[in-house]
Amino acid sequence: MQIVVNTKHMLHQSPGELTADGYVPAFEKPERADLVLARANEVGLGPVVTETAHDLADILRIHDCGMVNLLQTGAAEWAELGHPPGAIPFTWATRGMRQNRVPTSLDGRLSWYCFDAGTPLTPTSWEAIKASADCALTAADILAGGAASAFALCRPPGHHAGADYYGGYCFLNNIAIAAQKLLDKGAKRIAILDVDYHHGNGTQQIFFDRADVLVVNLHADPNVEYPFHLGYADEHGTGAGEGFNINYPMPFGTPWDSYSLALADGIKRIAAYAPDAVLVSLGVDTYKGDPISQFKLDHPDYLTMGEMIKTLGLPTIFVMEGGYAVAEIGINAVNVLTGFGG
Ligand code: SP5
Ligand code: ZN
Repeated sequence: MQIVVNTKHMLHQSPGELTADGYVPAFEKPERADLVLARANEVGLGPVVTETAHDLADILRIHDCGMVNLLQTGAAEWAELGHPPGAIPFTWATRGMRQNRVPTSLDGRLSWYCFDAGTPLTPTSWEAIKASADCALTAADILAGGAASAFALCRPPGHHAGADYYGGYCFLNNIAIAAQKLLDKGAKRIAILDVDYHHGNGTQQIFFDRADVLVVNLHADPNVEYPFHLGYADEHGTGAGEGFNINYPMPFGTPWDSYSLALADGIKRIAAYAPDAVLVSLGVDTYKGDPISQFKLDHPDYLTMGEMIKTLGLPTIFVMEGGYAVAEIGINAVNVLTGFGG
């Protein structure tokens, strides 16, 4: 399968993130994408192509203009104020506060549009963010052109970014932008299968009231894991989207035998939907050695995961999301693609 790389991904380098252990080196770092590509080349996965620049209009099909503007210019405003690189918010618009007044100040807009303290924006981040969306859009073009599959090696990742908010190392929702592109090119139904360890809250929010995108999410129970406030089993969609959102929250320590039952069920639901294409949010932070996660999947399980997705027999795009065991990220991600085959 063709591998679409983001030639500008290294322009986003998080200076660090706030965790319970203090301000620590970022888990989401450039080596991640480089090592996935190195492994793909090592096993001869397929030809490598670079991202093609698309119009901002493709991004604005999904995202709020004010948020995109902050991503484009916020880091420069931050630098002008004399702060070291890494623009982040320090307060959040919680219950009881105004939900209808977007501040014009930089701190106010960061607070409004960003939902965590782990997603700093640097002066060169926008170039990488835009090119990551382009990477997914290029994969969508390849699929629309008749290919059976493609791998968008997106970085930074995307599934935590909603229509008008970002966070979780994600700025733009790459997979949602690609799904919309396929619909705009004539597809009638798209299924998104999110196997990242964390719930894809952004993807769920974007498509929650729509029937043209089925969203199936497998992830750690939000009662105990990030992003905490979305991803429960009773979130089925709303209005026209009722029944088109399916969540499989699972406990800490989940091993492949129980994970694979949820995956098989999710795949069955996708088959019943009979989509024109399947888009997979491919996070491999379900790996037993992941430094920020609590599932127990191992190398061969990712091969089986790819084989299971292949049984759908549908045009498929894999879009890179999380995975922080850097030394193993190549093996795990590429195992899914190898298991899937062409
Ligand atoms: C795309 C993606 O996978 N985003 C994940 C964002 C998770 N952010 C919360 C990280 C919490 C880190 N806790 C550190 C525990 C180390 N022992
Ligand atoms: Zn994740």
